[in-house]
Amino acid sequence: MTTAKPFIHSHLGRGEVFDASVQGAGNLSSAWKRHWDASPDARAFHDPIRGWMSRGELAEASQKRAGRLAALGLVPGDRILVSAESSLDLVATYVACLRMGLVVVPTNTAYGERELSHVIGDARPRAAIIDEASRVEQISKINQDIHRLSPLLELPEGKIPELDVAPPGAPALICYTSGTTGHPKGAVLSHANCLASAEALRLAWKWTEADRLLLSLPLFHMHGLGVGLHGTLFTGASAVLFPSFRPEEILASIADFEATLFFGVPTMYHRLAAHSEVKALSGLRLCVSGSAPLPASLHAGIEAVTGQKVLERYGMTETLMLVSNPYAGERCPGSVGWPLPGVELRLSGEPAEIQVRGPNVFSGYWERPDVNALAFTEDGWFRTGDLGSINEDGYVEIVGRAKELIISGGFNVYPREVEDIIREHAKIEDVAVIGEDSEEWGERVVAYIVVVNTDDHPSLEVLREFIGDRLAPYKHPRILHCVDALPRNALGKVQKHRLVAGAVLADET
Ligand code: MLC
Ligand code: AMP
Repeated sequence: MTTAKPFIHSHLGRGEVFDASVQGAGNLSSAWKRHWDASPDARAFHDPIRGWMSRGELAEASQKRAGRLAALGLVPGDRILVSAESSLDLVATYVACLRMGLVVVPTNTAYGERELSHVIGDARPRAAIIDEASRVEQISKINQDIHRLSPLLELPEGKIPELDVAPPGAPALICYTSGTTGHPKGAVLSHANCLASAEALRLAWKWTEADRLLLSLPLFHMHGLGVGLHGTLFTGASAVLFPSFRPEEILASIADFEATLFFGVPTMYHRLAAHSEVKALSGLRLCVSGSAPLPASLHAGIEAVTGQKVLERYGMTETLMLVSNPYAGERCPGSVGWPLPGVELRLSGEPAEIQVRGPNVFSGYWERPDVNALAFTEDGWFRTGDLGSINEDGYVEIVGRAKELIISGGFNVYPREVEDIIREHAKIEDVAVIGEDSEEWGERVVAYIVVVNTDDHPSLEVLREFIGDRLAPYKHPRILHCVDALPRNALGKVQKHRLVAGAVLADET
């Protein structure tokens, strides 16, 4: 059964209309440029090393950098891998890439060589923006021909190419994600997809140029990049960049920078809530949580101490933002709210999968027609792989996942990927990896193993050492259980629900 109930609520205020094309802006940088031209002296971005950069400085730096990239021979449509910690240089170089029509491939800085090789082999980038010596080495080992550049882009100046002319349907980003299957695929997001999502968030969250965001989310995933960075550029607001998340720094920065916004994953809110200075959150206009479920108890705890009702929203790499609690109306803990402007949402099947449509939804995975055929329904709706329901107040609730996915601290871990590596260990006969509830991380990666010889099983440390840099450290198991056998159904498929803590089949190590 498919329910396409019209939603009773809307994020739009009286007289507001949603225009996905943003008055024909065409591409991201044309929309951003409106602000740069209007007030070039206004503050745009801050980092702890260089201080503030104005809008005009960003416009000029990005233009120059586009000239340097063009002098290297890069042309519109070329892919460029970007994997670096947040800084003004990274932002200016990122903006330069999009202005000249390059397709950015944001990549987690924690990836090891194997994960990086897959992205490089698939996206075939001509250049990479990287900020660590070990990364430079890794990339040269994978492919000598890729230009390896630092975010500062120390290259000879070149003739500035045509800027801000990408057509709306041109790809802006290829973001690697495993979607509903185990193997990472590149979700291709166009300029039009990103513009539509930024416009929806501007309207829903009343985001204006008077806002200042504390941005400690990494810029290589959709939350930091597509929501935080794009939203700031799109609304003409400003943002303070942090290369890492430190609760005390965020809380002190609220007053120091006269900030109005903070966006984070639930793990960040868990750590902020535990800090003695958490009351500082009350100084913000809006706190948003996403990328994983925000426990209702954490929402209530923060509200009790700070008065701040954290606004939870729901999105995906493939779709940008989909559903949000209201800015003005009742924020309902445990729910993700109402579909954002432009987003159509329906529930399909039993248990009901959330399916979506809209100008924000990507058109498919990079060079994967086989997977694309399964990712969308015949009538064109994207299957999120998330299970949902609509409560009696008309709010969307996420009640589970049809896809095998663990979300730890906002990072996605695919059990299959971890199992495939562990299975290579000579002392291990069988393995199943699941996510177990964790107050701090949301979920933690837990491995259940069956050993070849029951007198000789590897410890967690030995197993993690064995995995080494074949998997980013956040994908490594945090807990190891040794069991006699994995529970399987008649067809031999592992019944992972029977492995949930408390249902362990044999002695644990
Ligand atoms: C770090 N570690 C993690 C981890 N992050 N382990 C499990 N899960 C994580 N998320 C591990 C490291 O590997 C290391 O392990 C140890 O913790 C310390 O590393 P760290 O770098 O100092 O960690 P920390 O700074 O504390 O990072 C925690 C965090 C970070 C919450 C700040 O994980 C983070 O920035 N999360 C945000 C992810 C995000 O942006 N998601 C958005 C996806 S987009 P060891 O073993 O080496 O000690 C999306 C769409 C949407 O989902 O809707 O938004
Ligand atoms: P990613 O592939 O990294 O973009 O992760 C997207 C997935 O994160 C979604 O499909 C959901 O499973 C999950 N997600 C994002 N926001 C929320 C939220 N507020 N509550 C529950 N799950 C969420």
